[in-house]
Amino acid sequence: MANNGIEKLAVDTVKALAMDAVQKANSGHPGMPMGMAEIAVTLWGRFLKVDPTVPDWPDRDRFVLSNGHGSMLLYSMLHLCGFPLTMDDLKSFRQWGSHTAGRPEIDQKLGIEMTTGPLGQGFATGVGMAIAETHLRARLGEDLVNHRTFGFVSDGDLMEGVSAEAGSLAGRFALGRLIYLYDDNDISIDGSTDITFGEDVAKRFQAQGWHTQDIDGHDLDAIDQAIEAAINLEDRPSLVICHTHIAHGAPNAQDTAASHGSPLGDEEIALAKEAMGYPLEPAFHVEPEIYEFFETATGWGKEERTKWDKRLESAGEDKRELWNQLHSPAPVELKGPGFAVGEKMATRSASGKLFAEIAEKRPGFLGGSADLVASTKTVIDSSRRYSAADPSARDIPFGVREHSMGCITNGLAVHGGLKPYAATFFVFSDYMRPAVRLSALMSAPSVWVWTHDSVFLGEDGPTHQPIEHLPSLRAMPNLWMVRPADANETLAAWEIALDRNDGPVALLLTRQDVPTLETDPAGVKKGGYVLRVGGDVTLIATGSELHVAVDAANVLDDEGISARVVSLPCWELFFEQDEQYRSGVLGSAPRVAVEAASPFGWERLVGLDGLILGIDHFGESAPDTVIAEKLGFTGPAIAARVRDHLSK
Ligand SMILES: Cc1ncc(C[n+]2csc(CCOP(=O)(O)OP(=O)(O)O)c2C)c(N)n1
Ligand SMILES: [Mg+2]
Repeated sequence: MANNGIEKLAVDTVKALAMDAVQKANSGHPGMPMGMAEIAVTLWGRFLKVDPTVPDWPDRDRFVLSNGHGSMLLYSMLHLCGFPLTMDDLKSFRQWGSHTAGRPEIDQKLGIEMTTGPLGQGFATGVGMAIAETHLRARLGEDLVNHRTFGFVSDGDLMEGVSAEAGSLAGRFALGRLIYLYDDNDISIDGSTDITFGEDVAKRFQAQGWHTQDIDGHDLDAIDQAIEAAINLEDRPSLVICHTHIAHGAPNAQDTAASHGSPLGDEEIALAKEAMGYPLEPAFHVEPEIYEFFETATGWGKEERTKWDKRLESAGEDKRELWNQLHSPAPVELKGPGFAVGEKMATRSASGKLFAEIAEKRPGFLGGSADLVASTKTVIDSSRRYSAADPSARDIPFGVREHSMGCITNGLAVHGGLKPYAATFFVFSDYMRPAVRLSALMSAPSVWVWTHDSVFLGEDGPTHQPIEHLPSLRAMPNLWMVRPADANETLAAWEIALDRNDGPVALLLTRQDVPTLETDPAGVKKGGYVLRVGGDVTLIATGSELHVAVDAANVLDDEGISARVVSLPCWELFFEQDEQYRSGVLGSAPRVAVEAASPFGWERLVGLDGLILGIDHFGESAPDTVIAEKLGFTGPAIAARVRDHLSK
């Protein structure tokens, strides 16, 4: 490689910036940026297709930093390459209000694609980005979609189980444009990885269908050749195992676990800079020729972007229209098949009946289930499944892999151009939770479809019956939980999910049939509304408990108690309404909440003196009607408890 001289200086600059920024912040992770500096300089300097002046150009190569603790490496590369991240940003690393948080997660306007704090998430999310690329390339053609997904991963990422799930699927789908560079430094926080991580990583990935290479991660030429080879091989994903030294170049800190997450100290920094012949003062020093080097190095990306702009402009009308529908989708109005009042239908079935229409009206809609499609009723086109041979198919078979399904869905969502969903039983949301949390934190427009949403799934018993899931996920900021009561509320719930572009929406759907009521889709969009008027008591219900609350209200009516029934499918949207609307809906009569889940949190709506009819224990195996009888979720049983409450 002709550029070794200047590249060596670039490597030293990256190491020096990491040492200085972590020292100034007095916290952070210098070890990884120093250990992966050669790899980063080679990737960004020679291979990554990006235009720093348009960081979110849709056809850019994606770069995922799964070992996000090494964020100073990414910040340095972005700054040196000319992304809108200034030297002042580097100097305010980890500080309040800065663009350079300890772990940035996502900021695509700055070039931060997706960087994970929770190890393993980036690995699996990158698989979703790579799937997105194959899918969109198959539909839009190589002239508009033609990029790769690169990622840095660490020992911790590969120890996390989710990387095994996602690696398996990446191999199965033969994602040939997915290239991960593994920082194999034999160190994690507790010391040598010998203690905990002894498997043959190359064999593990080969067994999953990956191409692997083993290289010296500090040898610029070896890195260059390995990335080149990985790029040229398009029939399998690639793992480049880079043997590295953590805190490379720091004479005493190198190869120590301590260098993972502590500042090196002024003395050690001076020794390291001295050893590499780098100016000791001032801190944050960058030679002007380094900026020039990276400007030249990323110049081809700029040219590619300009050419791409022209290709989009001159693309045929059909293709342009599809591009626009994918990237700037209009709100979707669903007609549905016409769900008649009185008709009984599980809300998962009502949802299933909308899929063809959703897919037609929202071309970016795609997704799948974790081996439960027949139960979740989430099928777009039963004749085709996404695979290496058919990447434009929109039904993605995730296999029994809830956690990576969540991450991959986030990857599809943050890639751009797509509106992904992932489906399974609500109780298994536990297995997806880290990904759901990141969807909320990253404002990713993922749709979580969770069916079998209560004890009324019946005979499968307590392991399958969600209890605490509703309140615990309601506690998650920025996640909308929508639990429709019938087929028409389900239609409105889907419209909500499809129209939200700045965050995730979860749909909680029943296994069991529920009657179609006189529900109000417009009210669903406000989170809650009055279904039945009444002045003596307000019954507030969600999902499959709404019709039971109506039954209870009818019983109470016969006894001279006038009960209002409020449908409250989405707390988050309801709390967004103004006070006048909310108090108008809830009224001033005593309030009763009816929901077949942990009662936790309903005090917010019914007050401390209100009555909460929930379930504060695990479920039972029995037919749903028996469970309803035994747990008191029938009209007469609820009416009796309300009467009791009012008479106190
Ligand atoms: C899910 C999760 N668990 C634990 C942590 C805390 N943590 C951060 S880095 C790390 C391991 C460090 O080892 P490695 O991944 O090899 O990174 P290196 O020290 O080599 O940079 C751990 C346990 C985390 N970020 N995410
Ligand atoms: Mg390590």
